Parts: sequence; structure tokens; C-alpha cells
Amino acid sequence: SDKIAVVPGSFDPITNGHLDIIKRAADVFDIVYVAVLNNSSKTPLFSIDERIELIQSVTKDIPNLRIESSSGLLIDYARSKNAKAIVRGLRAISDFEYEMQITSMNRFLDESIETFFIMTKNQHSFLSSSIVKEVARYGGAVTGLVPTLVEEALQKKFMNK
Ligand code: COD
Repeated sequence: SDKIAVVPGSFDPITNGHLDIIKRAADVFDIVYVAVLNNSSKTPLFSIDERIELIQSVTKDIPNLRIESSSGLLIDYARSKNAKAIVRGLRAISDFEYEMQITSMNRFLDESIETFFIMTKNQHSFLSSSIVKEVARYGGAVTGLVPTLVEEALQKKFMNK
């Protein structure tokens, strides 16, 4: 049977770091759901629909991907998709504590869904949506850190502010 995984995140907006994790997950699993979820400790710049549209546009070449959103718990979403795995990306040591915490909580909620980690490539080690937004907000170039379409979307966003 198909091995199904969920790659969850805020993706506000998707960066080349996210894209790399999504591609590598799609190489290993039969079906990968990219789940755009709310992180209650973050205030989003892009709406859920905008984030989904950007992800869809920049992942068109990956056939076994499905992009969706959910407003509930990640574990409930994963269960509803029959997923065996949640896939997260890991950058520096600073990611570890937070990831350990949500992994433990998700395991407490459903032991049958395993969390897997993919280590980032060196060139994406210090890349985050937050830092990209910070640079774009003040007119800096984020070329090479995000897909061109995302760079344009950021420029538009901050032009209208
Ligand atoms: N290189 C590699 N990986 C990266 C990079 C990079 N440069 N940047 C980010 N990543 C990875 C992150 O480590 C993460 O695995 C993934 O990409 C997504 O990152 P973000 O920042 O977009 O997403 P988060 O961390 O804000 O996502 C948190 C969730 C939305 C998944 C979480 O809040 C959640 O599950 N919310 C739903 C409610 C819920 O179930 N809460 C309980 C969880 S215990």
C-alpha cells in the first residue's frame, strides 16, 4: 500500500529550505501532503490561501504532492490522511528543543504516527521565513533564498503596506 507522509508547517512564505525538504520527502514517500497549518505563536503575513497558491506554483513539477490546509491539530489531519509519517526539517541545534517538544506531544496524541527528520542542506542552514520577511520588509534582495515568485509576492506585500 502507498506510504503516505505529511510535511506540516506555516510556510509563511515557502523558502528554498522548505522546498528542499518537500522534494526530498517526495522522493522517499509515495504520497506527500504539504499541510499549511496555523502556528498559534506566529502572526502570519500571507493568508492561508496565498500560502497554498505559492506552494502550488513552485511545486508543479512534483507529481506526488498534494497541498492542503487544516485549522485543527496536526495529528488529526495526519490521521485523516492515513499518513504513517510526519516529516520535519532540521537546521541548527536551536531547532532541536522545539522539534523534540512537538514530536513528543504528537506521539502522546497518536503513537502510531512516526515523525521523521531531514537535515537541511548547508546552504539553507540559516534560512527561515522570518528572516526572509525581515529583509524583504526593508527592501533587501532575497534572491536565491526563495523562489522568484515568492520574492515577487513579498515585494508586492510590502509595497502595499
Ligand atoms: N531548511 C530545512 N528545513 C527548514 C528550513 C530550512 N531552511 N526552514 C524551515 N524548515 C522546516 C522546519 O524545521 C519545519 O520542519 C518545516 O520546515 C516548516 O517550518 P515552518 O517554520 O514553516 O513551520 P512551523 O514550525 O511554524 O510549523 C509548526 C506547525 C504549524 C506544524 C505547528 O504549529 C502545528 O502543528 N500546528 C497545528 C496545531 C497543532 O497540532 N499543534 C500541536 C503541535 S504539538
